[in-house]
This record gives sequence, C-alpha cells and structure tokens, in this order.
Amino acid sequence: QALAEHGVEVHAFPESWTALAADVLHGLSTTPKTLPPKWFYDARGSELFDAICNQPEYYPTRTEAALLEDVGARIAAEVPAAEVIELGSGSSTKSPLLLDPLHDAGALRRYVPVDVSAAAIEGAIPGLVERYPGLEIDARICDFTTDLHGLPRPNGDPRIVAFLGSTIGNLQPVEVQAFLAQVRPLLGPDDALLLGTDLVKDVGVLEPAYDDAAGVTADFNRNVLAVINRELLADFALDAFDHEAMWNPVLERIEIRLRSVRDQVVRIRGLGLEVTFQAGESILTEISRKFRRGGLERAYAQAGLRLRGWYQDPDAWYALSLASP
Ligand code: AVJ
Repeated sequence: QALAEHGVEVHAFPESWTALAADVLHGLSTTPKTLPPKWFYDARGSELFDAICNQPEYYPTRTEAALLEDVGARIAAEVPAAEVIELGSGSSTKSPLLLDPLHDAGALRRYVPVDVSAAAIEGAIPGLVERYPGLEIDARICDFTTDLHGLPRPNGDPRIVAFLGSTIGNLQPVEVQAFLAQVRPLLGPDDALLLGTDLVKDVGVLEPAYDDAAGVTADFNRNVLAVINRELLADFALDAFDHEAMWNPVLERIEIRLRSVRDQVVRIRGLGLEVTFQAGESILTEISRKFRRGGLERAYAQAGLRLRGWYQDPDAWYALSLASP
C-alpha cells in the first residue's frame, strides 16, 4: 500500500509453505542430511545475516563494497546501463554503490530489485524513492534461482543484471550453469551480468569468516531450525546442535553444518515425521563456494557469455566480473 503510493509495482511470487515442507522432508530423510540455505532468511535470519556482515572476521561484504566504490565509475563507463536488475537485492543497502555511478553518468532510468523477502524489498523502497527521484522501480518478489523467466525482456536500453554479495557461492556447479542459462536470455549484446564472487584464499582467513568469535554465524546457522520449529511445528532444541564451518580444499568451498551433540529424535508434527540423529551426525546447511578467474571464464563460456571486465581488490580476495553475450 505504501509502495503503491509511490507508484511502485510489486509482483509477488510468494515462497510457499509447501516448498519448505518439501525441502525439509527431502533434506532430512536423505543421508547425509541437508537443508537449503534459503530458509535461513526469515526476519530474524535476515537480521542475523546483517550482523554477520559487521563481524570483523566476515570480510566479503566490506571487501565487495570497497571494490565497488573503487570501480563503480569504470563499470558505468563500460556498461552505461539505463536499467539495473538486481538479483537478491535484500535491503538494497549497498545498491547505491552501483546505482550512483550510473545515475551520475546520466544513464539510470529503471531499477528492478528481485528478492524472496517481501519485507526486505518493502523496507528498501522508500529510501530508493527518496534518493533517486524519478527512478522507475519495478520490484519483484521471487526466487531468482528459478523464477527469472518472469522478469522483463530486454528492450534495447543497456541493462545490467547484478548478482552481488557472492550469493552465487551457495550454488553447486550445475546450479550455476542453470542460473547462467536463465540470465543469458535477459541480456542483449550491449547488456552485461555483473557478478560478485568471493575468491579462493588462505584457509586461515576463510574459516574464521564463517565462525566468528561473537557466535553470530552460529546463531544464524541454528536459525534454520527455529524456522522449521515455527513453520512446521517441529521441536528442534537449538542448543543440541553445534555450528561448524570447514574449508573443503578439493571442492573449494566452505561447508557449514549443524552437528548433533547427542543421540536425539526430533518430531516435525507438520510433516508427521520423526527424524533420528546420532551423536556427531550433521546437517549440511550451506555451501559457500570460492572462485578463480579461470573457472568463472569457463562457466561463462558454457552459458554463451564472455568475460568482459574483471575487477578485484588489491589482496585478490574478491572479484566483480562483467559478462556479456
Ligand atoms: C550470502 C551466501 C554470500 O556464503 O558468505 C555468511 C552467507 N553464511 N555466513 C556467504 C553466509 C554464513 C553468505 N552469502
């Protein structure tokens, strides 16, 4: 309602209870047990994620922000986009780092934030309306890993599809290819994907980033159990699961788990399900893949895209890349 007042369109594709139920049923009845990371992000989980970004050990957010601050004008010169589609825009707090240089270049007309969280998008819009008077905003509430076909088609205006924050690190290699295959038709020859990716680095930097001393990431990890307790009437005891973050050097990814501290049976009344855990048994709740330039170039090539710009911070901890058809 507040949004309609601003003339902002919101198209909702609400994530259904059924999707959570299916993911939990499948993930907790297979071995090893897994849960998809997207269910971390209820209101509390989103808050905890914002808190993670402020932890001294969690470098990706501030490294990406500093990098974008540094190279935003170069990106705007390379692709003077009139339209920005931002996938996983969340609360859009860092969006100005991309929108400002495009706005300053006189190019920006339209912004399409895309996120599964209606609350995050609704919270973001008033600030955007104020910061960019006259900017057309067309918000989309949907799952950007599967619902990209619902997005507007290219209309000839230069466009950037931005996927920042290294969220792509949550995807398995085949899922990355599926994602890029969905993005490809959104891009004409003058358009580009702007992708933020965390890079492979020393394990001594990587592991603490996912196991901060203040325990915020641990709370974030356990929050998925609170979500299941609430939505599916389960009785997970949050303190009966330890948080764990481990670098897998072969698959070049951080693996985040919840490890049962004892033998236990958890009842999930909403599914009519009882789940047995042995002491030490774990649930894989998230993977956070780290990338190299060569691997990304190959992934782009497979999807019919070519790397057109590569920007990294002085420590080579994080990269922004531009890819076009
Ligand atoms: C939002 C997927 C980029 O993998 O670094 C942070 C999520 N999980 N700490 C990441 C996360 C635990 C984050 N991404």
